[in-house]
Amino acid sequence: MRRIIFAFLSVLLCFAAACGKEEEQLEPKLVLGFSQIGSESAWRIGNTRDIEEQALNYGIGLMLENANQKQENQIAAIRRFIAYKVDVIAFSPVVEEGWDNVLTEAKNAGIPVILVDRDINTDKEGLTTCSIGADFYKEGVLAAEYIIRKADKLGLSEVNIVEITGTEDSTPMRKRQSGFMDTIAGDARMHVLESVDGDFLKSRGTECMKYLLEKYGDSIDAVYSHNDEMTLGALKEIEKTELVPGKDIIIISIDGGQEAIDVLKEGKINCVVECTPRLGQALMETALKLKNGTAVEEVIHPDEKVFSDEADVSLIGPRGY
Ligand code: GYE
Repeated sequence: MRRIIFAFLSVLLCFAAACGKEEEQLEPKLVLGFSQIGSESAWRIGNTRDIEEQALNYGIGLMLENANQKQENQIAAIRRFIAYKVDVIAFSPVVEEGWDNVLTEAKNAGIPVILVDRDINTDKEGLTTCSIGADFYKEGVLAAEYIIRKADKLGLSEVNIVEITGTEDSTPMRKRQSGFMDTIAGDARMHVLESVDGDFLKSRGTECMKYLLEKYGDSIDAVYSHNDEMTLGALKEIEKTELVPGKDIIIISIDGGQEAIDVLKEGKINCVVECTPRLGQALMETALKLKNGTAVEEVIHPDEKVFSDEADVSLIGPRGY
């Protein structure tokens, strides 16, 4: 609740400062309820900060709730937004299934819903208006294309890969996996030894890597990890062995936060597929359009790059998350 009041107050102060007249424009343009998943990664923290900053920029009142990784907290938050009669609801669904009831309630209340970052899976029509987030399938393809090029370059005849996946049943987990698997399927050198669930958490990345090293040892040629946090956790475990990360084991990560890029520059990670958390501007613009009854784009995917040891990584600038 404190965050809600703070967000409103900041909007008011912004207007007052911009107009120089305190009596004018004391109302936000609209009230947006946003249910964030949690604070599990630098990506997520950067995403929350960006949404808060852009709400201020656009003069939008933001009711922000952090669900601490729990779907039931997100459902409760969406119900509070409905009771509060916000103009627009946005949320990043922690998993894809299980949203039909609460989204039907939002629909019946006439409140448009924007999906941010992740998607839902439903048979029902018209529960959400649009989605703003990365093309996770493409990220998986880009990660796989890198490992194929790397195998060519090193002249490898076999590549044993272990995969550390994000939160089970979440969109980035499903699509980063399918994009990767579909792409390596045509290359007989590629073998996935095992995929393990790291839940996008650093601590789980460490646990998964410990288990994988105990089971497969130095037969592991490559680690494909669905986010930077798990990669950084896995690195800690690899560094306890004689294997040199980035040399004896090829390491591919996704997100592109500062800490991972620093480690890429040290040569301990080989490739980082970018996933930008800066979705705030597109979110605010879409929310304003919905409030004004203007048509919105159904799917917005931001542009993404690949950072890898194929280029001069010293040129990568500060990441901001
Ligand atoms: O890659 C990960 C975060 O949904 C794109 O969630 C997001 C993912 C991101 O926890 O770091």
